[in-house]
Amino acid sequence: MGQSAEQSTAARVQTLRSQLQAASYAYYVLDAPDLPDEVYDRLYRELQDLEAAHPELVTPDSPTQRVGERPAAQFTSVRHNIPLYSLENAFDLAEFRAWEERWRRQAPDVGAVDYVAELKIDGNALALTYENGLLVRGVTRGDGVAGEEITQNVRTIRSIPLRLNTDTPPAVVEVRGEAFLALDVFEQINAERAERGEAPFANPRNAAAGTLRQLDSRIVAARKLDFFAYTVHFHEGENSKFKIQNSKLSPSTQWAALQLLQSLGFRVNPNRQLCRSAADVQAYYDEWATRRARLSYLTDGVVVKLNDFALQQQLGFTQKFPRWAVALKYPAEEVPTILENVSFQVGRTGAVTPVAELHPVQLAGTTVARATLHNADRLAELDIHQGDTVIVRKAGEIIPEVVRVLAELRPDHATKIAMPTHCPQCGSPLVKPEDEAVTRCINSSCPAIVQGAIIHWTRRDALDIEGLGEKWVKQLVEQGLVQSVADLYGLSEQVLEPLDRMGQRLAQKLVGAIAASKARPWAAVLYGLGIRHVGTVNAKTLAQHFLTVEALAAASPERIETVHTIGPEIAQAVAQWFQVPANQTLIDRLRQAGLQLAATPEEQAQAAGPLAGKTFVLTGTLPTLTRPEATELIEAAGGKVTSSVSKATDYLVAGEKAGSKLTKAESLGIAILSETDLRALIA
Ligand code: 3BA
Repeated sequence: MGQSAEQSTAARVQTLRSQLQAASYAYYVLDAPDLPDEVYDRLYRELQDLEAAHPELVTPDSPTQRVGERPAAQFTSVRHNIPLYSLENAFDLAEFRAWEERWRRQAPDVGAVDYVAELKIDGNALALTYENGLLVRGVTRGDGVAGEEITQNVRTIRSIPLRLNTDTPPAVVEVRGEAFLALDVFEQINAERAERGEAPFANPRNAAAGTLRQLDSRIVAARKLDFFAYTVHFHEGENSKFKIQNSKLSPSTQWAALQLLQSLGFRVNPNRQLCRSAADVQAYYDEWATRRARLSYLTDGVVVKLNDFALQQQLGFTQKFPRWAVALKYPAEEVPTILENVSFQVGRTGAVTPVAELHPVQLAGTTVARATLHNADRLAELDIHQGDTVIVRKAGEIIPEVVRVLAELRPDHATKIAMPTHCPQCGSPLVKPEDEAVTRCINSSCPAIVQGAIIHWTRRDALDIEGLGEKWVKQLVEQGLVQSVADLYGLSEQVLEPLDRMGQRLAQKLVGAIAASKARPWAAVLYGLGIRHVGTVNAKTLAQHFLTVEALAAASPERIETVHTIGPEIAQAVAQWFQVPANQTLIDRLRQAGLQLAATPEEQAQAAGPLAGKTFVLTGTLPTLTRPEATELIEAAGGKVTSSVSKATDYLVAGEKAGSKLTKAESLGIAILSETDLRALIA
């Protein structure tokens, strides 16, 4: 991939784009990455630099155009060329059979048919228009007749191609499918909202809808929406009617259409099935009733479609639905149980969460004894009383929640449950700002907050203090031995030993683990401080840009915000944290205790290199480099070379006659590089 002198910039830009597009396709659509992240990043940055130097070469399908644009004032409403119909629901197999009988009455001569069964993704339908192969428009379903134009946001979705993967694109093609958020992304978004004191999204579908309607597409880009495609319409002529074209691209069945969508570069749900009979449909529905719980996204049923497009056309549509498709829904996972009590948990940030203590019930395969009541507003809205019969819901991996109260079953004289006015842990008055959903304890020495802060401090990504678990932290805080993380560094064996069930050996181990944490890098310490919005990634970024705590503490929010990926909210939170006198004292005490509050000279040099922090192993004979030469090259770029392959190895550089190291690296899933790949990484 070396850049030859005669290759023009324009040609290089083209090459980079096709390489990046191919890599994205492998990653997002085929789920089979074929390029190490670092190589991708390097190619991406090269493209970014070339485009910055030659703005005239930027095209709308460039992979760099996915990052989002400045806020739009509002979205415009767009009429759909053909409406997005709804799906008729069937809630069990009997209703499915009734649906089948109905369409057969419409087409009495039809014999055996094939159905396509697809999982029904619980997301938001989108219509995407491509002109001459280029994505030109993305529109929400809206009411099915008109939706909102959200093209900028759609561009940020990595599994949506900006250009169709075909040399002969039709003039106009419209692709429809479901945009959704994976469960882990959803949980992360809600955790972040909770930290900011915002009300959580009720479910991934609402979160996806909220994200798609974000006016600032840079926020959308950060939220990692995903998309499964399921229909394709070709467009002919001027009169805006969509028709299935008579071209080689044109499929005649839904099964072939899904295949086509995949080859055009879309992510298509792999769990589809061609069913030869209603019995096959039933087997598919039954199979996924349990399997769907293990998927990384939510599904709420199965969509069954007649496979043959000619038959679809013959049956047509009712006012609302296609007659050739039906949604076979799964029952909602909700069960009633008795509310035994409500407890109020105080988190690390002081947020007070009401938690329902329930009579245990079976729900979606697990026993549920606790469910969240979210916040004060929710509690008031539910009007919950002691002993109430409540409905709890659990969708996928989401924390169970109380969704409803059956007030008619309430015991007489039951007392209403209200948010406490004072912290259940320290007794200080709670505060709830008008515009926030969260009720907080703002006493920074509240034992719950101190405990939470210490537990966070000990985490592996932070100060990595092994053995200092919750029960010890609780005792230390309750007995007043520790009031801040800095106090940990004054603990001696003599002080620890008398704790309940501690003993001398354990005390010795803990003191050792605490002392060892002083060697943890500056980025880990910064993360450990538990500043709002500063997770491991932001902490690393900040630590790389501000090489000392003094530099960071002195920086204005405006200065912090100039760091790539650090937004205004994060910058504000960091700057504010360092303004608080108690936090300044904490930093002083940590400095005195000998913690790393600056990058080491080694880290500084390495942080500058492109292979910073990466560990390499060499094997086999490389085409042009000797072992010592390759080692020198890697080390000069900030990387480290070790002799044997382990989980800690980031890359194996393999040449001719590579032996057992290659086998081992493959079995551990370690990225394998050729000499060319290595040079590309460093270039
Ligand atoms: N297939 C949703 N509609 C779907 C094309 C028809 C259809 C869906 C589907 C109408 C899913 C209604 C909104 C709409 C495009 C209209 C699916 C899913 N097929 N697999 C039969 O996974 N949620 N939704 N979308 N046109």
